[in-house]
Order: sequence, then structure tokens, then C-alpha cells
Amino acid sequence: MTESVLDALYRKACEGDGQAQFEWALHCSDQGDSHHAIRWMRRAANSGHADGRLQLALWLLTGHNTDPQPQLAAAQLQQLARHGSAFAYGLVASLYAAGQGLPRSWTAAVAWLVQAASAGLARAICQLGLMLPVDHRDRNLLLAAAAAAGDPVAVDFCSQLRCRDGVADEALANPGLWNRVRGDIVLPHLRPLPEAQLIHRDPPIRVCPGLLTPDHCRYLRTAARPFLAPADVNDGYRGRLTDASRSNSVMGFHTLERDVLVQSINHRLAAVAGLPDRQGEALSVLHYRPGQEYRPHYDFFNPLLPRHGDELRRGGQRIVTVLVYLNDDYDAGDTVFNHLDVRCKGNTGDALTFPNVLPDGTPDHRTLHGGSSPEGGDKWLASRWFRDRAALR
Ligand code: PD2
Ligand code: ZN
Repeated sequence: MTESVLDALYRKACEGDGQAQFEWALHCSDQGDSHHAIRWMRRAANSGHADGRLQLALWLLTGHNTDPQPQLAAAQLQQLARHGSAFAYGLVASLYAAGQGLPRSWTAAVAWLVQAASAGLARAICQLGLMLPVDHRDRNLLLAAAAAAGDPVAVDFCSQLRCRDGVADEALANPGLWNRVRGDIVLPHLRPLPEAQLIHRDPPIRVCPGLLTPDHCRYLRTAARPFLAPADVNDGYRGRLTDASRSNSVMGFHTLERDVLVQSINHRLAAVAGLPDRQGEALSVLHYRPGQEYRPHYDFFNPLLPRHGDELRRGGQRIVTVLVYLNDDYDAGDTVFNHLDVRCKGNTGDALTFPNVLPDGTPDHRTLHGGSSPEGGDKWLASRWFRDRAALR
């Protein structure tokens, strides 16, 4: 923006124009001026500017330009939802599922998700479709409706579906549909856990076959794809940086991406790790093209390295790793334990779990492991590291 445009914007903001206050707050945020960004966003919200109220709630939730205040954010999102924001309905659903700013309640999470879906939020419709059994009469209808409403994940699923134009819209207007959906969905973490197989005794490395369904694997792949970025490592000295030792890309499901379906998947991963969900870091989706790899490394923080020591004090030790294979249509690409005679290439949905520390909590150097490069296709994996105390996410 030129100086005269900025001057005019600032003048209008000072005169009490909500749109100008909103734009000025975004400008301050872009300039890295958090102090004025949050002040002006509050003023825009107080002027009744709808986008300003939503943006303020998102900043309070994520701690952008301010300290995180999840309770306040949740209360504001609930108000926005009651004023008709389908997006806010969806976020409140996620906050109930995560127990963030609101007490954890799956019943409330599902109720708010259904409200979001019936108000037309495409991603909410898609999530509900994928929580129905694969042979359920409404599943494809919901996916087709979500695709028609523009959800890219649903569009991916619908590349194999057929649905007459208009049928989905008609169905969504039928309140009976939402009652059926509420009664018939099965949250992934409520499905029985498959029995894990011990593939190495000490340290104990386990495979849990079919932990996630092929649909849930596809959901994670497709939801992550647009947000993939080069993966980084904490080298212990300089902190987080990109490095040839980890050439794949990654997407983390943080507060705004952690929807009800992802949060339920998080719980399933916590169950297989035998640890509470609150000890899990954000779920990551890893993507490897042929030639990309994650060279041998440890998942624990080494207390002898300065930057790892910082991380240990901040958030505790990484004691357990859970990996889930999100596809299997590639060659090679095994997860390899270099000091043990163990390599694993799971089928779609299989989980691999292992501790990174000895029973006394100190690093287990036998767990050196790496992700080798796939051939003939891309490799997708979900990974979640669990700490020895509540994780910062
Ligand atoms: O992609 C893998 O196979 C792999 C291997 C080792 C992933 C990780 N570690 C990890 O995410 O820690
Ligand atoms: Zn690892």
C-alpha cells in the first residue's frame, strides 16, 4: 500500500470505521507490530465488524499477536456461531474435541459439528461422511454434498463417486438426515483397537495392523497435501533448520487444522501408545517423493546437546513414537532400525510404535532409525511423538 493509502486507512480507522480498523490491524500484523495489531483488531471487533471478531478469536486461540487465551477465544467463537458463522461452529466442535478452551466433550463436539454441517460448512459435512460406516446409505451423499460445496478433500474422494446434480442439496435440507448421521457415526477412537504384534522384544517394537481405515489415511493425505513444507530437524546446536538428513516434506495438524476427525485419530494413536492424548505432540503427515529420505536419527532429545536441553526443559522428553503408514503403493521406503535387525513397511493403516527411552527414562541409543526413500511412487506416513508430560502443541 502507498503512504497516502495507508494514511487514509489510518484516518478512517481512527474515525471508528470497522472495516478500516480491521484492515489496519492486519497491516500492523504484517509489519510485525503485534502490540498495535491486537489493539486495532479488538477495536474492529468492538465496532461489530464480523471478520474482525472472527480474526480476534483466531489470534486469541493461536496466540498470534498476543498470549494464547483459549477460553476467551472459545466463548467468542460460540457467540459468532450463534450469530450464524458455520466456520465458528466447526471450530467450536474442534475445541470441544481437543478440550481446548472448553471441557473435552465428544458429545458436544459431534453436536457442534452437525450444526456446522447443516449450516453448510463443507469440511464438516466431509468429516461426518467419513465417520459413517463405508456402506452407510448417507456416506456418499455427504461426500458428494461436501464436494459440491467446494471441499477439496471431498472432491478427491468423489472422483470415484456418482451423485446426480442437486440430490445432495435436497438431502442436506432434510432434518431427518442429521438425526440419522448423529446416531450412526463412529468416531475412529471408539472403534476397538486391533491386537498389536511384537516384532522386536527389547526394545519393544510393535506393529498394530489396520489402526486407521484406508479412508482415514486418505483423509490425512489429502488434507495435508496443500500445506506440505520442507521438513526440519533440531540439530541440538542451532535449533530447528532444514537439512539434507531429512529431505521429505511435512505438514503439522496444529490448533486450526486439528478438526474433530483428526482429534479422534489423535486419540486412537494415543491409545496405541498407551499414553494420554495430552502427552502427544501435533500429528504430522510426512510425504516422501522417490529420492527423499529421513536419514538415521533418534527421536529422543539428547540432554547433552544445548538446544535439546532447552526443548527438554520446555516440553519434556519424547518417550514414544507412533508412525502410521498412510499408503502402500510404492516400493522400498522401509522404516529401518540400524542397530537392530528390524525393518518395517506397513500396509495402509498399519501403525509402528516404539519407545525412545529406557525404562528409567534415559535415551535408548539402540533405537537409531530412519525412513528410507520410496521407489516407484510417493510414500505417506503419519507420525506422532509422545512426551513424558503434557506436550506443548
Ligand atoms: O518415514 C519414516 O519411515 C520415519 C522413519 C523414522 C519417520 C520417522 N522416523 C519419524 O517421524 O520420526
Ligand atoms: Zn524418527
